[in-house]
Amino acid sequence: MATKFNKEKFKKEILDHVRNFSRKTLSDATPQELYQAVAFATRDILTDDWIETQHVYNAEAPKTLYYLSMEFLVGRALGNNLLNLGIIDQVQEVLKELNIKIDLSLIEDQEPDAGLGNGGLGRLAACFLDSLSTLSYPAYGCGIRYNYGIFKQEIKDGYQIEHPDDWLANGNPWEVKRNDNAQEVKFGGTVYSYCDENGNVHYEQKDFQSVLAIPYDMPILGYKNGFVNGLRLWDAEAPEKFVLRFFDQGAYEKAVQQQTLAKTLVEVLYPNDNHYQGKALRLKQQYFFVSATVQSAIAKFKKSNANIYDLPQKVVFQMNDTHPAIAVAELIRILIDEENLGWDDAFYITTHTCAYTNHTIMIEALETWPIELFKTLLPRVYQIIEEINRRFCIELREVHHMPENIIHDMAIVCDGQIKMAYLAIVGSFSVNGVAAIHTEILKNDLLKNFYNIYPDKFNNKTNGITQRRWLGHSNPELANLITETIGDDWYTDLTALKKLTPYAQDSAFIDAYSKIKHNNKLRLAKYIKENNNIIVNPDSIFDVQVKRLHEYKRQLMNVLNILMLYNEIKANPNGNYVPRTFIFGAKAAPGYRRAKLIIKLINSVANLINNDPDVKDYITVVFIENYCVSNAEIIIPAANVSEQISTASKEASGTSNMKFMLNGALTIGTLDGANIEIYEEVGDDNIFIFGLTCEEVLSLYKSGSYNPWDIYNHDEDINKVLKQLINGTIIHSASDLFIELYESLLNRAGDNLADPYFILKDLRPYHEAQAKVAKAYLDQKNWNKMAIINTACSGKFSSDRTIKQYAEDIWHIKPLILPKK
Ligand code: 26W
Repeated sequence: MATKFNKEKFKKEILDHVRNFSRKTLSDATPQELYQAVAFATRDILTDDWIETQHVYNAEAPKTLYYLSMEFLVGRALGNNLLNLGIIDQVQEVLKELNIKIDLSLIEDQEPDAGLGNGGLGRLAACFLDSLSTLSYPAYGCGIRYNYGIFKQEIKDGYQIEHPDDWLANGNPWEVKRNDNAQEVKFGGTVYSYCDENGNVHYEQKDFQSVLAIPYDMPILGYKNGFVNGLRLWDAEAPEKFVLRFFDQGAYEKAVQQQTLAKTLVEVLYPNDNHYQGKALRLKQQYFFVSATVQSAIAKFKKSNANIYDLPQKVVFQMNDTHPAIAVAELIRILIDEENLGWDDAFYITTHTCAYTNHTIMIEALETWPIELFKTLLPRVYQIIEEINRRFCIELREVHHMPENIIHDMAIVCDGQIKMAYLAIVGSFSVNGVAAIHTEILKNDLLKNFYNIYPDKFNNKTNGITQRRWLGHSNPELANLITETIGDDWYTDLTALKKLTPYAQDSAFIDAYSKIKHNNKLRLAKYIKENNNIIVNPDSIFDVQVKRLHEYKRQLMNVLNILMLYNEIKANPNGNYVPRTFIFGAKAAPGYRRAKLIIKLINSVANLINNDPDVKDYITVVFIENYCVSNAEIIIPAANVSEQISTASKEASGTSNMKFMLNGALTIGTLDGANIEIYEEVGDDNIFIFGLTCEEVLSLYKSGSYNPWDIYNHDEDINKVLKQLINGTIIHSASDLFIELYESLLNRAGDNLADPYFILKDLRPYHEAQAKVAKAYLDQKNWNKMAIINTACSGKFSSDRTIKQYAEDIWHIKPLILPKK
């Protein structure tokens, strides 16, 4: 059911907006002002659908999902909203009739990304919201309205420089402030207990500081179904603007402190990915948005339900990693302190309302909080966690007959720390991993003690991506070709792409498909020319690795392979080589020194190679600045090769691997995360797999038998490349710049193993797999066939499939039916 579009009304909205908000006529409006006008006109259309969806919610009071996430990496909204409303063509006509000279895509480019996330976890949350609305599931995304999202990356002299991301500078046309749903969140103070006349103990927090949580709702549209959910992002305000007029010293100081707390609380997204830092402000952020969400969910529940014991039938909280795990304790607190339930009932309700998704097995990513910090900040919540732990340890001892050393290992509170993953598991009815292999590792390794006692809680939900953004919006030419060939079912049922399989043999289709890839490569080449001032050969293999910079993702292995190729060409400049453009995009956490050094290395190698006349016709290296959702939409459709080369067992799932596959790039990858499932879908002939398996990696860690020197001493080419890291080949004037990387590959340092990510071990197999890629590319017809098969087999990786599985197996929520228009 596409939304009705009134052309004349839309035109008038645009004209009025430019007049009222910019005091201009249309011909004088800047592209930014045009964007604002088109965005507001679009918002006007979707608002009716939003209100209507809300009416159905209120009338039916369905079981509702609250997806709790510190991160939502949404990107831009305008283009996606026009697509989901089904009004792109109409809006284009309007722009033409209004004589607006710039393209709709250039207007879209005016919108800043909503970059409220770091990487995979945040983008997954955004894809999930799109699928939830498309499938008409009652759900809210709940997070924080950071004033600054993920930093903007500039590359200066090869180094990463971070700049603040002031994404709200021009206002946000999509958000609606909801003062009527504000919640108070309390920090610090002291907990007092007292006994009432019936002998029941009550707890009260006094002398706390409070913050007002104010929600801003952003509309999340389903695909052509008139269904609109909300992404609810909480902003912080000081509770009493006027409290400053109090004279007494204590009140004055407290007022100032509360103002400062509110100001700093939502200031910025922590830019760490897969690396935990125990910062007090981060814990405050977590409690702030979790407490506000849980309070408002219970308030909403109580409006249409009399019995608090029905909460699990009406509400489910999905915790996106451990970042919101404090929800477990907060819900128990509210049920006991505010709803006057006893412990057992409160615990039962909570453990039937909360569910937890794990997104990483990286030990350094696991959140633990020092007891002292936690207690000072959240005294009542701490008491509750202590009690959960006390009872859990008794259960381990008395019900499960666990030995004391295992009880010690499994305790939620232990050695001065609170382990948030364990809190999440004990407080949830479901624990899931995000790809089959990842879930197996959780069950058999990282969380095996918990799996032993709660086998039924554990389940797998392989990640997915939304085809609306990652094909429909980002690759419109391919989207059209597919629709012309097999119809448009794939927009809401990605498995329909299977129907493309026979077209992998059809030369007319192959030609059209490869022409589109070429056009997408030209679009990216133009972007690279504008941003990097590098001219790339669109006939070369576009070999792309875009993702957060992390040692386990092994961008360094990619660079070492490029240097090996470079040496081969230098040694034999008249040989036959398949031209290749290596494209990187990656942000490093600002405090992750080694990751930043790898960025400098990539840029230095680019500099060396792109300026060497012997090799520059065969290899070009490009580092695209500021990798983000909106440039991913240009980069991914242009790729021929998708680099998914993490150390096996380390990448929980990966999701860019799915986006590349959908857009017809061939994966070169390890048997890690969802690569394994991609491999199962496309088969041996349509993917390039190499390297250690998870089992092999885990057993090498256990035996401690890996010694990178063996490779250094026996493989001449690898030996040469490693020496080049430190002999001035890369930067003549600073030969010692990359010593740290060299050392990390060969020598143990303290607790750090030598080459902990097996880069040298996998480098030769990787190099060989890359040679196969080059050879395969020479047969263009067959290459295109493989690319088409990748697209055709990508149906499993729609987030629609993932969300249906969550809804049916975990959440037990049902699609809402809107009245027919
Ligand atoms: C506390 C610091 C911190 C910050 C972010 C720790 C951990 C994280 C995330 C869980 C890291 C993350 O984004 N993990 C990625 O999640 C994706 C979605 O499930 C997976 O596809 C990726 O493989 C996984 O690395």
